[in-house]
Amino acid sequence: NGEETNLSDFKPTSVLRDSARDKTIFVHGELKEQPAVVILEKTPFGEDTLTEMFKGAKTNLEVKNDIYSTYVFQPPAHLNEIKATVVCPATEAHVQKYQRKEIIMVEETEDDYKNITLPYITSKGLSVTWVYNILEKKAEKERIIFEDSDKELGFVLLPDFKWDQKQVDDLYLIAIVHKRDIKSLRDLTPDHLQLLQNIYQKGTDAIVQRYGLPTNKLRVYVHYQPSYYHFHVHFNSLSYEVPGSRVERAHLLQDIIQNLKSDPQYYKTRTLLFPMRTDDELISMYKAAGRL
Ligand code: M7G
Repeated sequence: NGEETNLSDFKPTSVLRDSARDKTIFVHGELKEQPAVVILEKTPFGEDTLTEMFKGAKTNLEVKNDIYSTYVFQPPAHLNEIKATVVCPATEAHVQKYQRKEIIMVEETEDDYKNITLPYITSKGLSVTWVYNILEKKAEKERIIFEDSDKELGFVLLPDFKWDQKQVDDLYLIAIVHKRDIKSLRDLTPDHLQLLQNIYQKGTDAIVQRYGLPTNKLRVYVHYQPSYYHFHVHFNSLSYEVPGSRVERAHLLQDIIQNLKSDPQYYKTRTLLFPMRTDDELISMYKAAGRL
């Protein structure tokens, strides 16, 4: 908080993952003698800056053939930015999270949750200090889009790290609840219906007001398993396809509300499926318990 990181000090050691299609690279390395992960990502084009971009660009012809040609196109520097996300000091769990590894589906029964997953969350889950910093206004205070400060029903809505807020095409916000005792989907009961409805109503209202994006153009969902076990809801522009929105991990908030209405025990008793990397510690615990 507050202190600046100069990325020119970063010493890359290995590539954890990269994608030519997504124009991203996840790099492991050192920043001032501390282990760090740096994620680089090309940002989307903004429609409103197109004219300026073409006007200020340098263009070098590569190939010309009949009516076809390709160029190296260099827009002005301020319209040609790369977004960098830094985790420092990064733990082994962070390094693992970003490494591309084999993934399998896990079937988690009610008992599996109690005997295997819950002890794992309690002892090994990633720290949620960043979440408490947001709720306590120790970080990202000026980025908050909307807040309902009620202790039971309240939440903070702000841009997710994945969004640079330059264009609504890839809008990505998260709503973080003030209540600290909901670890994940599994803890939800009909007691939380009002909270969930409040997040949906006020969250979508705030997004229409602020960004002009109507509710029927939003994907509002929860991850299971999440990376951080403090209840939060993802809001994406529907046109933005993010890996985290795939069916195997995303549960639509409106479905959750209906499921709890039709069966109060739904998230306590159902077998839930989720994807997990085979090198994740949770997988070894499932194996040790003879469940995989
Ligand atoms: P998740 O479902 O727990 O896990 O979502 P995931 O990271 O595997 O998707 C947590 C969400 O919070 C993600 O969409 C992250 O991009 C976002 N996020 C993580 N951190 C550490 C921060 C942060 O410090 N600030 C903000 N604004 N967003 C974050």
